[in-house]
Amino acid sequence: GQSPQWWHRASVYQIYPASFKDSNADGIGDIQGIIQKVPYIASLGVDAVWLSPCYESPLVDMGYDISDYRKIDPKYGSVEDIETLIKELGKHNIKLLMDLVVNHTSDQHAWFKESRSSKDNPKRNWYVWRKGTKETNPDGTFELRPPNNWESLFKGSAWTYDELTDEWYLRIFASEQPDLNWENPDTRKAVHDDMRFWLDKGIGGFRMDVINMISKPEGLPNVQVTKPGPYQPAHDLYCNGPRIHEFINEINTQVLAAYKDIMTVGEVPFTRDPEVVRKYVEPARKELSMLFQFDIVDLDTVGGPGGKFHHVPVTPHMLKKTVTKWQTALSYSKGAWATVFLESHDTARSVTRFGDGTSKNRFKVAKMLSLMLNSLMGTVFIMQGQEIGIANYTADIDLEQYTDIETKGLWNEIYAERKWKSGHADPDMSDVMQQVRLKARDHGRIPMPWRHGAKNAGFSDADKPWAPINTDVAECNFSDQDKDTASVLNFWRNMLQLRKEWSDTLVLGDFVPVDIDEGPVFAYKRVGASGNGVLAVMNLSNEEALTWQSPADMKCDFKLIKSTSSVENAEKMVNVSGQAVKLTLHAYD
Ligand code: TEU
Ligand code: CA
Repeated sequence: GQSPQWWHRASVYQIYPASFKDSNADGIGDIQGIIQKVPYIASLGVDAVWLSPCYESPLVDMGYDISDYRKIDPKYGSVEDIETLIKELGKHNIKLLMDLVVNHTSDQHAWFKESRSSKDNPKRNWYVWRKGTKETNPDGTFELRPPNNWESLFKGSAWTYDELTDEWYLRIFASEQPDLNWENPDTRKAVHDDMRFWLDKGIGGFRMDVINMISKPEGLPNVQVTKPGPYQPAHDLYCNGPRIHEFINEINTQVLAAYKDIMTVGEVPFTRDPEVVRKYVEPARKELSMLFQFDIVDLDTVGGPGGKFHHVPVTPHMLKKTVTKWQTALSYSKGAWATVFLESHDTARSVTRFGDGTSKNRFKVAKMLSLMLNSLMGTVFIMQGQEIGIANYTADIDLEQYTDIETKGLWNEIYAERKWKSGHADPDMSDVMQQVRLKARDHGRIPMPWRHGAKNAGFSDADKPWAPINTDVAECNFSDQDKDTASVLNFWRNMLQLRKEWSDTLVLGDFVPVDIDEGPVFAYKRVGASGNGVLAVMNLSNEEALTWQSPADMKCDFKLIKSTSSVENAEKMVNVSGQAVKLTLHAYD
């Protein structure tokens, strides 16, 4: 195998630039704001920052629609600001990972403007253009039909008609996010060059947006019909396509290999088979360092992201089973690395989704989940605010204040369907509103509550920040938690430090299930190469206190992690074989 790289033992902090810290009072977070907060970031003990896109963008999808890969949007700052950020983070040995969004560009990208301009433009073939069909109705009117029945992940057809040339372009996401044609070597080369632009500035690597979607199946065939309506979920066709490994290997060997110590994390929606995942991350194949895979994050969702407003309650057993599935399929000793995460800018907040949502339990849930993440195999990713146990927007935030394109798309689809089915002009949507409160991406993008009592919680001096500040700042903010040794924030800091200290077991060790049954207690060992181990035990129930019987055949002495607030309190060597272990609510104590 491969000897451990820096990124195996690393933990990564995700920053969503619009919502982190606004330095110039225009209501939008920016790079200078991040620079101001570098000492705070360093105080967490993380090794890298993943910065969500802040490139030039019309912001149809909050920056995941990029119009120039080499420019920073003036709303966020400048390329020089990024250079400063790299330098300032570097003083604390923290690397910067940029977001690489190259399945699609913005429709305002110069490449697409050219491509769209005429059928014989040299860049025509940089995107996916096809002829549609025309169907004439009995009354003589006609309808234009897209080239195939694929549905967009933001709803509606995955194709947009362009009158100018009477053809359609593929766009798996919004109409303003045309898919690049990776079959074309010139397109690939242009992307490679844009990657080098940032690598030359000394970044530590890339997070690669929907990277498993860049190879489309030959002939773009219709997908089998699985639901009512003209457009059908087609992710099984465009995810992990025929040339995917070739394209990624090319990025690795033609671009990344020329730079030292680069880390890559590929985002792979709709990928649930560990064997498919392995192929991307086996070092010998020279593809990616690790992947974001969504089995755990989508546990409460029917049929993957598209069904996210159809909620399934998560039982402790579901969580135990799915964590165990991935922790045993991949491991350092098996030569396939992984990520550990519960939140991103695409998810709601874990304390609300996995907890019972009450203020009473919120911080206990946050610590329990931190204990779980930090005792699992993989590189840990923390979404900004997760380290203080930030929760979803409260119920006083109403629908108009939810601005995410996915939230709106899903809402409108369900609304239209209900209107059509019931014949009511204004169908009841209260159950969907509950889903929005529970699952909308907006919750991952809440402006950071730096200080209680300050204007906009210290996020911005503007009169109206781009997104609402949550109403629970008194209960949850950075400055109060910083001072409180028993806070979630200090628990995270301690866990990240412990993870470093015990990295041979906590990071690189094998995952050995101990209690993965139907009961409320989750227990597993992490066993290092030396045979030493750590036992992690968590109470996933709502019971205030319960007792868990440790198996009698647990021969060796195991380190025991508790969700107490200091590393000193973690017991370094305790023999728990056959002992009764007392667990308090959501936390081992
Ligand atoms: O997300 C990929 C993706 O599939 C999401 O749209 C997912 O379906 C949804 O967020 C689940 O709720 C990436 C980015 O992380 C996301 O922010 C972008 O909107 C998307 O790609 C398009 O670039
Ligand atoms: Ca700003």
